[in-house]
Formats: sequence, C-alpha cells, structure tokens
Amino acid sequence: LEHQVTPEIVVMGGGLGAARLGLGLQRLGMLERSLIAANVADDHEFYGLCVAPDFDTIVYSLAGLIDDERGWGLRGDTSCTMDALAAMGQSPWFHLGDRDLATHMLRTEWLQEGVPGSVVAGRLCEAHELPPVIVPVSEDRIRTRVRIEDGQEVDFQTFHVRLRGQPGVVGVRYEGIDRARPLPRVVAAIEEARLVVLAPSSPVASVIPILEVAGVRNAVANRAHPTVAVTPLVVAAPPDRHAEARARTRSRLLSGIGVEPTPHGVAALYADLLDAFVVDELDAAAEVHQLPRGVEAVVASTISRSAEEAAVLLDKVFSSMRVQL
Ligand code: FO1
Repeated sequence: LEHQVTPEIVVMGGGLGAARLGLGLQRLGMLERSLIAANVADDHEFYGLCVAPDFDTIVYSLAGLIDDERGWGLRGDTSCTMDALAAMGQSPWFHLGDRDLATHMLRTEWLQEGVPGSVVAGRLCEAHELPPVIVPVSEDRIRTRVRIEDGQEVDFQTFHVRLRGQPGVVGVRYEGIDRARPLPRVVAAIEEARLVVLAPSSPVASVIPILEVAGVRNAVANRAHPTVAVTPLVVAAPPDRHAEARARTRSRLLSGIGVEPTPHGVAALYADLLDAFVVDELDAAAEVHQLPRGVEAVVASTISRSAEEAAVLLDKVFSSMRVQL
C-alpha cells in the first residue's frame, strides 16, 4: 500500500473542494503523482461508527459513486437502516445510507483492531480501485467545535446538519489540534511537491484545521515551489439550492472568526502562504484589485461541475505557475 513516488501535486482541503480538484487530476492522468490530504476535523461518531465525511466524499467522487446532487453519500443509496431507527423511536439527524454504512463499519472495525488511520485510508482507496493517494492529514483526533450565539458549543456536524448552519457563530476551535501530529508523508510531500493547492473548500471547516496541525503551516510557508489557493466562493454566482446550506455554514464560520466571507477575505486569510489566488472569472473585475499584496491573481472558471472543467482549471493554474509536468 505504500505510495512510492514523491507526489508532484499536493491538494489540501475538505470533501467537495478537494474532490473536484482530484477529479481534474484524475482526468489529466496525474492522480497517481498527487497526494490529497483530507481534513479530519469534521469526522463524527454516529451510533458507534466512525464517519469521515471529507475523506469519504473524495473517495466516492473519484470512484464515480458520489451522490452529485447532495454532494455526499452514495448515488442511489437506500435508507432502510435510518427508517428502522426511526421506527424504533430514534430521530437520526445525520443520514447514513445503507451502502455508505458498510464503509463506516469497516473503518470502525479496522480502527478498533488498532490499524493506523493511514493504513485504513489506503485500504479504503484500494477497495474503490483508487491509487492510495487520499490520506487523512493526521491519524490523531481533531474536532471542530463551534461556539454559537447563545453561548453553546457544538460539534461541526451538529452545527452544519442539525442546526443547518443557521445560528450566528462567535468562535471556532479545533479540539485536539495541539497534540495532533501530521502524517510524515503529508509533510514530506508538501516540502517537495511542484505545486500545493489549497482546495476550494470551507476555509474554517476544512482548510485551517489542516494548516494548524503541527508542522503543516510551516512546511507550506517554507516551500521552494509555488502554493496556490482556489477561491471557495464566487460572489457573482449565488449557490444553487444544494450548495446553499454549505455556503451558509461557510459564511457563518468565516464571520465567526472575523473574516469577511468574500474571495479577497479568504485570500487575506491565507496570504502569508500563497504565491497566487485563483479568483473566479465572474468575480475578476471586483476582486482582483482587492487581493493582498504579493499574491498573484489567476483568473479562471472555478465552478467545476465536471472533471473536464476541473482539468481546465488545473491546466490554467499549472501554466500560470509555470509548472510543467
Ligand atoms: N450532510 C447533510 O447535510 N446531512 C446529512 O444527513 C449528511 C450525512 C452525511 C453522511 C456521511 C457523509 O460522509 C457526509 C454526510 N453529510 C451530510 C455531509 C457532511 O455533513 C458535510 O458536507 C461535510 O462534513 C462538510 O465537510
């Protein structure tokens, strides 16, 4: 299962944002030469099962199995288990499809046997006929905790799914992050890769809890080769119905840490790490001149709805950064 070659491209992020770039890399035939470091801070225990939404979303997407409409879970999955729980008086607010449950059962069983998280990740990639290039950033437990306006602190899935991202956010912390160690393979890849891309994922939910793992931010900051972020939001293209809930959670969390939920707000948040920031072409006129000093603007279509579109976006980033592969 060990991945031998030093990755040339590193993608860091959450589920959908990283998955989109992963689909582009796959399309370009570059997935094997890449490493996708997935956030673990929105992992969740549900009825005793370990669920890793960001990792699973990337794997299911690259395996062609994702439910595209919802952006999570397996396309065509059934809900017998959730229905049975409801019939027994439970109100399961976090929906786990019947086939999706198999992934969580296996992950939980392996982790309980003491199999390291990185090995579990490799086995799950292999089970989906993917190269073992999708890894959790850390094997240690990290959990995003969201303090909402009434003073309560809730876990990320409670905030995003149960409360629909509706309460105002007054603070965010990442439980366990001080003790978490990154996978050595992730840090080595960041140091060596020709290009590091911060995926168009929720900055507070998915990108910061990767960067804040000991050694990761430093490794990114000290790179000899370029680092780029792709905007997770496009002001001029309001999210569709399915993206709306994600957009609300993303904006609430950004506001909760005092960052303006705009492309230049996000660029400023990452500014010390970036050589370039990809702004969507629809926002270029309004946003490019607001980017932080020293961060080059790359203008591209960022709303990659297909692998082809994601490949075009990546090609644009490679040529702007003069990355030849
Ligand atoms: N998102 C929802 O809005 N409702 C759900 O019931 C839900 C279940 C779920 C199960 C497995 C999984 O991998 C993801 C799931 N998601 C669900 C998505 C998840 O809450 C978030 O999109 C990510 O954690 C954000 O990074």
